[in-house]
Amino acid sequence: MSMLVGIIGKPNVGKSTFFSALTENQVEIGNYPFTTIESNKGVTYVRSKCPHVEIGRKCSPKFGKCNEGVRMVPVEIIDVAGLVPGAHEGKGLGNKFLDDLRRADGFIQVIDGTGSLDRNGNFVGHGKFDPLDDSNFVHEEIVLWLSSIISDGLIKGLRKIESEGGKIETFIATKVSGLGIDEKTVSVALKRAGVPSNLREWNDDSTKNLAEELISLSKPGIIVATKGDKMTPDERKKLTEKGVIVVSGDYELVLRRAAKAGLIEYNPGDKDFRILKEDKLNKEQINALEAVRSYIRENNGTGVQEAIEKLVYNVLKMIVVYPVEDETHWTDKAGNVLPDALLMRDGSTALDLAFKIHTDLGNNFIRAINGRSKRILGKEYILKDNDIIKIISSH
Ligand SMILES: Nc1nc2c(ncn2[C@@H]2O[C@H](COP(=O)(O)OP(=O)(O)O)[C@@H](O)[C@H]2O)c(=O)[nH]1
Ligand SMILES: [Mg+2]
Repeated sequence: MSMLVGIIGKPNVGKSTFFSALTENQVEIGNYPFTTIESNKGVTYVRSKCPHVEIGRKCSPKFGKCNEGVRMVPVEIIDVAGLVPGAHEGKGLGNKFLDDLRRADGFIQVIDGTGSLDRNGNFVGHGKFDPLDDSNFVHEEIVLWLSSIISDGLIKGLRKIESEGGKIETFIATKVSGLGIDEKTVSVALKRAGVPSNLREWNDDSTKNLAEELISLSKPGIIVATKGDKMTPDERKKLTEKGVIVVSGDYELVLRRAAKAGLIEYNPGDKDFRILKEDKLNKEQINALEAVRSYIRENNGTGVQEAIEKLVYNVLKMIVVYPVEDETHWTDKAGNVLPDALLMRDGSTALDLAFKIHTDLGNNFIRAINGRSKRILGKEYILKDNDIIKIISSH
């Protein structure tokens, strides 16, 4: 079970192209709203330095791959379609798509950097629309959606707590547990939202403030402006200065497909590429590739790989941990070296890792062993990035 990232945004901004570039999967790419009727799920990778170089033996990843010491750690992503103003009330494709966000650990909001689309995703002409306008309504839709989940049966629940006792955080946590939000997070959100201690004073604003805090605590995200290849340097600069990551999904897709076909040498995140089979390319294709080359040289890559890594490492603060069965050789039972690379939240413990691998391993946890120092670690040991860990259980 890896982590999940949701890609959201209004129609036509370039979500499916961006998703496709990240996953190298074929999905329908179209120029009219609601092309993507079914949510698309796929797997992408974030880079991490692989410890196999330390013992001089090649690793055998069960998922993902390793290119010359750069381990590609899998991340599940989902292309969530049809988010328009009013989606939480069922407009566009409505709630079904917001529901896709339930399981997501975080999200990437894609906006159209060229400012060519109105709020509903209709083409209105380059620069006719403020690209950043979307970020407000998308955030608002998510908050309203969560508010409606919290509101459902809220008054009755609050009255019951008043008359019979009980904890408000427990009550709210049961409502939002399907979204992967636990009671501890609800507790923090309630404090931050400043909801009234007298439950009779609870109103719609209290609910909305709570939803805002829950989103920022449990579903953090980044904004990515795509179609960078169609933007002027000035348009790109303006967005970058606002903390938006400018990318070209289109160019990344071209590069990954050409690399997959063996025509060029290119790895995600590279700032340049090498043509391997010039004889297999016609003049038009070479010109197209050279246009991509001048863009990525000027802009330090297409930005696609940076975007996913910024979300995973900097915003969600994930670390990579390698569970093994044999702490001496760093293998599983079958002798595969470093078979699994798991993303875990910074601050996770050895016990969290055990539970992530298997509930039984968590329940029967005895101790863990650090694969490098061979030291014994207790339940509470805080995992470090790149740790190699063996878990010992009573089974
Ligand atoms: N030039 C350029 N066009 C893009 C890029 N990404 C998407 N597009 C185009 O924008 C349109 C909508 O793209 P799509 O990925 O289907 O958007 P979605 O509705 O958000 O999934 C299509 O015509 C794409 O070819 C990009 O990075 N550069
Ligand atoms: Mg789409």
